[in-house]
Amino acid sequence: MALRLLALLSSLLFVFELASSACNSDIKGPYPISLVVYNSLADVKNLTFKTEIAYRGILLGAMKKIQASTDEFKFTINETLDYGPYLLSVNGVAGNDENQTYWELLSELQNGTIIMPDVGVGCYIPNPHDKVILKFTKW
Ligand code: B12
Ligand SMILES: *[C@@H]1O[C@H](CO)[C@@H](O)[C@H](O)[C@H]1NC(C)=O
Ligand SMILES: *[C@@H]1O[C@H](CO)[C@@H](O)[C@H](O)[C@H]1NC(C)=O
Ligand SMILES: *[C@@H]1O[C@H](CO)[C@@H](O)[C@H](O)[C@H]1NC(C)=O
Ligand SMILES: *[C@@H]1O[C@H](CO)[C@@H](O)[C@H](O)[C@H]1NC(C)=O
Repeated sequence: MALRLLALLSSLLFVFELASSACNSDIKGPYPISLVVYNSLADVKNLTFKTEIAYRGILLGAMKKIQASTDEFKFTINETLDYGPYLLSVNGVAGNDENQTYWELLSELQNGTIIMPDVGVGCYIPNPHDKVILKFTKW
């Protein structure tokens, strides 16, 4: 009898914990990232911007937020059916097929490792404190 009661109590407790974690303790706040504009084909200074991104928010949203907050960052995209937005130009500098140039998407993680995301700006979810690098380069 006592054992049964104990089992019932502990399962009730378990259900309660599940419910409370689903309700509030799982909500995570925004986190900071930075964005570097790096033209590896011209002798110009890097530009660095900082912003906050919602928990597991997408890079494109952070880029729009930065664009809205300063005149120093402007970008254009076009939309492909399969992969979403393709980054065409940053601050008036556009990639093109003739010169085999494009804006490469890289991200330097908090521990210094640089990764090349296998998705574009519309799908990449930066990690907290990522340094996202938009690098103008050749393919
Ligand atoms: C060639 C190629 C490129 C070339 C395209 C230039 C050119 N004129 O050839 C370059 C080097 C520029 C490139 C860049 C990138 N690519 Co790419 N690319 C390919 C590849 C190998 C073939 C595409 C192709 O020629 N298809 C045949 C033609 C006839 O079809 P198409 O629809 O006209 O192809 C166009 C699109 O695919 C577009 N494109 C190419 N890459 C990407 C990436 C994104 C996000 C978008 C929206 C469009 C796009 O450019 C092609 C030529 O115009 C595919 C993989 C594959 N085997 O399919 C990956 C692929 C499409 N690329 C991919 C990625 C991730 C990128 C980058 C984001 C990588 C990075 N971290 O920088 C960047 C784009 C950054 C940006 N500016 O937005 C992924 C997309 C996956 C996804 N779900 O997002 C793929 C599937 C490879 C993978 N990792 O699995 N890419
Ligand atoms: C610009 O940024 C890139 C990527 O972080 C870095 O490799 C490069 O050294 C920087 N250039 C300058 C002049 O700071
Ligand atoms: C988007 O731009 C890329 C690169 O210039 C080009 O290959 C593609 O055809 C464009 N797509 C659309 C839908 O305009
Ligand atoms: C290709 O590069 C050359 C030299 O930098 C430049 O003059 C030309 O405008 C570029 N082509 C395109 C289509 O932008
Ligand atoms: C850095 O972190 C990434 C992702 O967590 C991991 O894959 C990588 O091995 C780490 N690199 C180093 C040098 O610690």
